[in-house]
Amino acid sequence: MKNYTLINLIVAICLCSFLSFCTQNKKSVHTSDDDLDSKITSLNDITFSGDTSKTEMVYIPGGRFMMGGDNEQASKDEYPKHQVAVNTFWMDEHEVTNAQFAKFVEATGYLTTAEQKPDWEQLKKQLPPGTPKPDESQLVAASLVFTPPSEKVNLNDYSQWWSWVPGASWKHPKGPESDIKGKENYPVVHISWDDAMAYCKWAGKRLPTEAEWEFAARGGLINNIYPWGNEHVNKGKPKANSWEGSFPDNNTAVDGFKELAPVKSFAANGYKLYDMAGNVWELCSDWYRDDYYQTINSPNGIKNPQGPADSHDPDEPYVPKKVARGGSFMCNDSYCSGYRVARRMKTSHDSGMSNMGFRCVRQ
Ligand SMILES: [Ca+2]
Repeated sequence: MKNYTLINLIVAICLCSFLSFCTQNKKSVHTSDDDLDSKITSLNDITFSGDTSKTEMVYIPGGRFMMGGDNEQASKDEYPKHQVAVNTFWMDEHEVTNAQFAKFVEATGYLTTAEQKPDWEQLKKQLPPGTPKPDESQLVAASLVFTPPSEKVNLNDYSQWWSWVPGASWKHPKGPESDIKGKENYPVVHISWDDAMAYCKWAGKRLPTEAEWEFAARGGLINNIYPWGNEHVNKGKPKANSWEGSFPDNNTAVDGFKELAPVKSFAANGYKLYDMAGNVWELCSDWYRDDYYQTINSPNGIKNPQGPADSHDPDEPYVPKKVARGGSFMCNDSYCSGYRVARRMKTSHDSGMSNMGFRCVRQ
């Protein structure tokens, strides 16, 4: 019973908050296969690569749109639907790939959140007061790996399909024995918001705001449910890498992919953006607040919203969270319907997972 409780605590810690940290304290970082002294973990130590090209980016014309839920699947935090204007910007046409992230790591020596030993002093700030410290053996560099069960499980218990795997990281997505050879063109995963910010700084780019992301995902259509329009995700030709069948025990993979897919495996939307639905969740710059749309709704609309000043997730009030959008290979209608353009997801800034990635924008 004791072990069972501990595992649940670790999984709970992992899913919601995790492992951050200490972006300032390089010397406290532990990693198994690299020279610590050459590693960079602080955003302050990242410098711009100097590349100002817009290779593999597409131009997104600015404009006005109605942001928020479009159908009965929308949750409370997608309302009220409200008028937003965004300026023009450029956006990566696909999610950042393993090859692109590898270039960044090679150039900077950056060490991701998942590759660092968690600091309990930081971690406990994101947990309810009095949460006991897990055993030292659990506080190791690790990440959350999707481990599908073989039979139907309670969808409220995410520990049934997530495992805290020591040694899992972007380079070893399933754990130390796995690698990304031959997967250069797949989206990089096990990336925290802090990691994404570091990459963007090196690339001379930034993360999209939540409003920019949704405007871009709509692809010039109006009040559309998906990036391609309104045809249901599971009808007709496969349009996104999602979960078909029973989640999380049986993926029939009608779209051709049980887990991640190479970027650009499906048709682009109206702005020539690929995979704005499915494959991996994409991190945005904004803090997440469940009531944010209520606070900015006005008859005249709002221009270039940057998100709230702070975060609030009623499900986990101690954990400051950032917004993620677009859904992943794990989404289906019974669970998150994350492939809807209006669907909002949240994640702590220091969490990495098997289905979390990003793409960048620049002016
Ligand atoms: Ca799929």
